[in-house]
Amino acid sequence: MTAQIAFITGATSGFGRATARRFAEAGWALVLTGRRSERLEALKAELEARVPVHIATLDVRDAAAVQQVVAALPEGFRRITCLVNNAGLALAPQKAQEVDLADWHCMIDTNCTGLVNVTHALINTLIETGRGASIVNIGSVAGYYPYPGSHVYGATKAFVRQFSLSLRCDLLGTGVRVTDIEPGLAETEFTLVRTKWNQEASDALYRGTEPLSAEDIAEQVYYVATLPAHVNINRLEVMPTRQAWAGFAIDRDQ
Ligand code: NDP
Ligand code: 8X3
Repeated sequence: MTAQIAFITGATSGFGRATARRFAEAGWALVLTGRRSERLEALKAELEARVPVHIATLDVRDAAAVQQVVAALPEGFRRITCLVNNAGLALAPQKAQEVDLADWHCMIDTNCTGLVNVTHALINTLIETGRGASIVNIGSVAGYYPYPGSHVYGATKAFVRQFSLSLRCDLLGTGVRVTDIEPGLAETEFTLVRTKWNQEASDALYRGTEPLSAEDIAEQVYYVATLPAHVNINRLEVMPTRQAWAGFAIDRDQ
């Protein structure tokens, strides 16, 4: 049987790391990327007894570096079956009018430009793999439902959703599938990053409820990537049972 190979961005934490473990459980070879090399080394050490693992330190915002990593994939890691575009972040939970412009740029550069960089570098490889190959993009409920403080983060994830749907049109006939997985509240390092490593704020968000776990999302990624080749999940919106919408906010005279 031809080896199945997953290329995962943002494999050093949260969804990406859990997804690497899920694919390893099923015997897939792995290309794991992220900026924190020591975490990639640790994950490789954990998984390589079970499956072949290639790691590459990579900032997805750097288009040239992305191309280099793809060009330098060793034999045995080239015929990618599934690209998991997971690397991403939210910054600046405060109101739009209080945000540093650099934080907006960083979200656009990572969540939009970075995802496009990796997709562009691997799209022809995936087409060569053909039937059964997939691109799994990690969007967010924030790309669909606005809330205070979602501003550019939500807009980047709306981009991910629309880019995913648009790719489906162009890839029609190639056998390559595209899915946008759109999670709601999930406990990872996401809120630590968003609050610039404020542990108390992160703990407060998840306290007293039952958020999704990284493993819940990894299971969804694995599910969409291993469905029969003729099945394409376009969008998969997943929320914790204990999360819903707050309704419209109305500004009233005092
Ligand atoms: P984590 O912060 O735990 O993981 C984020 C991952 O993205 C890390 O591995 C990080 O690696 C990587 N990353 C960030 N910036 C870059 C970059 N410039 N280049 C390469 N890798 C980068 O958060 P999650 O696992 O929760 O987030 C994963 C994805 O899921 C993100 O796209 C996020 O927007 C999305 N999401 C998260 C939700 C949540 O509630 N947790 C809900 C919905 C969507 P490193 O720092 O080592 O580079
Ligand atoms: C992360 C989920 O609800 O914090 O994308 O926007 S949320």
